[in-house]
Amino acid sequence: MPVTSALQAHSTLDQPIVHLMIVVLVIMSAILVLVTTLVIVASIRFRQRAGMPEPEQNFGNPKLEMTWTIVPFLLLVSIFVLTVITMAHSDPSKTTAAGDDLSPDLVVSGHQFWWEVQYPQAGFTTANEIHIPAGRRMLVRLIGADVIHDFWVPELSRKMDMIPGSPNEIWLLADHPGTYLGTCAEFCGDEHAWMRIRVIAQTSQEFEQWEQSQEQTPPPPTTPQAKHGEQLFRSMSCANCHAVSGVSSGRVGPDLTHLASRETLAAGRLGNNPVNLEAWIHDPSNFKPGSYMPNASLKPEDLSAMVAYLETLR
Ligand code: HEC
Ligand SMILES: [Cu+2]
Repeated sequence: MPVTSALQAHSTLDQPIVHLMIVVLVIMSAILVLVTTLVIVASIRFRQRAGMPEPEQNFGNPKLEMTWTIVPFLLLVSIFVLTVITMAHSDPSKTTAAGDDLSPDLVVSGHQFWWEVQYPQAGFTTANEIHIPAGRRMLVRLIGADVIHDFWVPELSRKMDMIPGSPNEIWLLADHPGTYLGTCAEFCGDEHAWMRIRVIAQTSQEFEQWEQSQEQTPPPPTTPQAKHGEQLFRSMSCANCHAVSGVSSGRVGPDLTHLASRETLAAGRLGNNPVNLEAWIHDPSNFKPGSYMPNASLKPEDLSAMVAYLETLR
């Protein structure tokens, strides 16, 4: 399981954000230590003792008041300037020199509680896992499909809200191949905490291979069990909500065309293997109680057939 640290940048776009965060953290820690020390010292040294007279009362101290106005003001101005510089480095202009808008490499839509991932140039859709070529800057269009979500992969780029009706765009870049974890960073409902995303950065050769495999329609199932599973998938409600290239075109839930090639199920909730897949289909609410996938109530042999079919979707 890869670990994530918001203090570790794996992208030249993220490096300035991490630097800024460290600077701000140091300033805030210094203020915390200063204020706490003053409070503790004052409450011990100037505490009331038996027989002490009423202390001298002072009203107003222009010097002190100027200091505690000007010092925070200067600190805030410096942080503001550093932030503006950081924004320019971490989020360069999304237009070409000629001023044209670039077309996005990726369109990511936030749904309650999963991510739809489209590759408009190659023309396919997947879910919850974004593959990118390492070292190449990808322009990502972010869409809120129902409520406001927020796309955040801390090691690779800035975070950005996904607002229904008002798409945003960010750059996504990983300097080196690897798996980078992210999450929805805007509370969006019951299963917000299980709305994880992973970015899988690959060498450009691996990425192209992956892209080619995703463009293909998976071959029809061959075993009787998997064939039975496909029939169930078509005849049950599954097909209304899920797309499988050549079989169905539902868009309510994740595209399942290459489900078996993914690492996780249900936006990072479960590792992707036949046992977990069966458990998920049997009772999604056991794993994500607020999820919009209903319980299928399949007989055990039908459930096994469904899993056998879904496992052919590579
Ligand atoms: C009402 C719409 C709906 C129906 C019907 C439905 N699903 Fe789903 N399904 C969803 C949604 C929404 C999700 C995403 C759940 C989440 O992660 O929060 C999902 C997730 C899944 C996943 C995990 C996909 C992934 O990429 O991780 C699988 C597998 C799946 N459904 C299979 C099925 C099967 C098989 C059936 C039929 C027995 C079915 N679904 C019926 C809406 C539906
Ligand atoms: Cu969310």
